[in-house]
Formats: sequence, C-alpha cells, structure tokens
Amino acid sequence: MIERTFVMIKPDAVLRGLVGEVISRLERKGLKIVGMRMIKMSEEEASSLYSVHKGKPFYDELIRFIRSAPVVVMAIEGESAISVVRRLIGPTDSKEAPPGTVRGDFSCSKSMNIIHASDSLDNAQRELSIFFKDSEVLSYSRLDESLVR
Ligand code: 3AN
Repeated sequence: MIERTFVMIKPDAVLRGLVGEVISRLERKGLKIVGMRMIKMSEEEASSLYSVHKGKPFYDELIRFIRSAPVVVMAIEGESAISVVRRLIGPTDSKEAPPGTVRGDFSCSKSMNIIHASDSLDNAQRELSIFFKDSEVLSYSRLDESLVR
C-alpha cells in the first residue's frame, strides 16, 4: 500500500552538513519527496510533535535541541513508506543502529540521532498535519514508479 509519512532531518544533521546525504538515501531507495521545507521549529510545533514524551526526563532537553538550529521537514510517499523509512533510519539509539542505516552510519547518540520518522499511520497523519497544509503536499510521478509497482 502506498503510504505517506513524516520525516525530519534534525539540527545535528543540518549543522554537520548531512542534509544532502540523508535526502539522497531516501531518494535512492525509491521514496518520493512530496513536501519539503527548512524551518526553525516553533515552541508550539515542538511540543505538539513530542507530546507523547511530555513529562519524561529527557523532554526539556529534547525540545531545546530540536529548536536549537534549523530542521528540514518532509512529507515522503512510497510503498509501505512508514516501515521502509523506519528500517532505513535504524533504531532510536544510534549506538545500536546497524551500519548501513542513517543513524548507524552517522551517529552514536540517542538524542542527537540525525533524523525522525513517524512510526505508525496515525502518527504520520498527526505529525504531517503539524507542518504541512494539504496544499503544500504535491502530487507527481517519479520516472521509476511504473517499474517498481
Ligand atoms: P524515534 O525518533 O526513533 O521514533 P522516539 O519517538 O521514541 O524515537 O523519541 C523521539 C526522540 O526523543 C528521539 N528521536 C530522541 O531524539 C529522543 N529520545 C527518545 N528517548 C530518549 C532517551 N531515553 N534519551 C534521550 N533522548 C531520547
């Protein structure tokens, strides 16, 4: 099933010049970027994105970190995109992330872990709606779509 998911390149990756590397991995996998913007996240957007973590010991630091520098927010579409992207980025704790995954190749940290991606259809819809209006998500076909479907 074609799914749409929310992906964010985090401040650590932006400041390390890894934006192109991360986007390139998504594109080469065959995923389609249907929305993309670089933003400095507002307090409201940050607390909405991370509402499930409110009250946890790392929450304040997480909000400070995510607002410390620009992030790149993306709407990504593809076959089983939610699980495909989660496998491509690796587990939350980058120390445990296998080589070949984004976190496994570029981070040793659990908090500064390069990238975020939605973990379920419900969360994808909720997270996308924080950052994208319907009109900001575009519709087009990749040239390879007819080959991979
Ligand atoms: P993921 O981004 O892999 O879905 P979540 O949603 O459990 O992970 O956590 C959201 C973000 O909160 C993580 N990307 C990470 O930056 C931070 N985080 C989660 N758990 C911890 C922790 N135990 N210590 C520090 N930061 C954490």
